Amino acid sequence: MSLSREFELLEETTLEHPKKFKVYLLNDDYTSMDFVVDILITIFHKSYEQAESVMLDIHKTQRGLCGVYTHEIAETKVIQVKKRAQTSGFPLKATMEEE
Ligand code: TYC
Repeated sequence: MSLSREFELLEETTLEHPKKFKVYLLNDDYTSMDFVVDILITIFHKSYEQAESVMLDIHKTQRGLCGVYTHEIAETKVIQVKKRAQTSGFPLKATMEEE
């Protein structure tokens, strides 16, 4: 296959399947459960019931999936969590990893 055809194929794949990134919240001993539920509702658009369930899952297993997004949106969510946590004085952290 020619190099230019290889680039064409690569471009098509990239355009049709932009990489997706999983965003996780991590457990810690200090962030309040209510604050995590609020973050899940306001940043990750969960219902109250979903937010409570994800928060408890994180509390028990040390991390929990909050959503899957394009790189830019995932990065924005991680930054939003960091800012809200800093403002509220909690050590809550979010991470992202390629799907
Ligand atoms: N472990 C925290 C507590 O007992 C609650 C918590 C849940 C913290 C989820 C962070 O991502 C988190 N207060």
